[in-house]
Amino acid sequence: MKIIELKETITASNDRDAQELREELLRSGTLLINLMASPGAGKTTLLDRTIRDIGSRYKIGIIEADIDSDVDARALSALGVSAVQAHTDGMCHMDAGMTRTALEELTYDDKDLIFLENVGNLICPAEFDTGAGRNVMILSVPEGDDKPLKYPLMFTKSDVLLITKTDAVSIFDFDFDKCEERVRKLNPDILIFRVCAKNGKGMDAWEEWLEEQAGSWGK
Ligand SMILES: Nc1nc2c(ncn2[C@@H]2O[C@H](COP(=O)(O)OP(=O)(O)OP(=O)(O)O)[C@@H](O)[C@H]2O)c(=O)[nH]1
Ligand SMILES: [Mg+2]
Repeated sequence: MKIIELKETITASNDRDAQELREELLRSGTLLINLMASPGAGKTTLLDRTIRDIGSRYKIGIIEADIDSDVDARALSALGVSAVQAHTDGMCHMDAGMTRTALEELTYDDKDLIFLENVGNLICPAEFDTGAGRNVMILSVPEGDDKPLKYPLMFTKSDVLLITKTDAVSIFDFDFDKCEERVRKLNPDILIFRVCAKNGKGMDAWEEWLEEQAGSWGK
């Protein structure tokens, strides 16, 4: 009996599509940021604050991927950026083909910076390359400092980890040093920023990094 590993076939073909898309985005000078996190970790709040802080200097697009609803796309388009809502119809992640469809709807060659708010979960989005230039993940303080031990793949695949909701640390006993040590064991190259999107603390270092990336992408 022959066993066919379908998952490998799917991810290999997705990897090719993603690489093609990344090269197209590089040629058009459009930096796509794939933002991954659990439901409610604070993705939309972080994007909202980031766009308010640095948005006037860039042509920004937003792809909001959700299983259903359009509340996040509506909230962010109120800031004056172009936003599209991508319904994944039950799928727990975005892949390169879905991202391409959303990018074409948004039009990407006239944008400097596009944020893809991936579907909220710590597992599937890490398994599928979207074609993004950079992968950024959020871990919020209420989720706990042990998450790198339980969901290692996303920490391995991310260029940046934003530890958010730092204003809630006294309630949740989150140990930053322990968490960061666990993350660096999985991914020694990852950049880690501690931020609070509610009061703006620590946002400047993240935004500085983002502006450096946008400035050098495709140049
Ligand atoms: N205290 C505190 N609350 C925050 C912070 N960032 C976000 N929140 C709150 O966390 C909740 C969820 O935030 P969202 O930005 O909607 O989270 P999300 O990851 O986009 O959620 P989904 O799109 O539903 O997965 C909201 O009630 C926010 O006000 C923060 O830095 N500090
Ligand atoms: Mg959201």
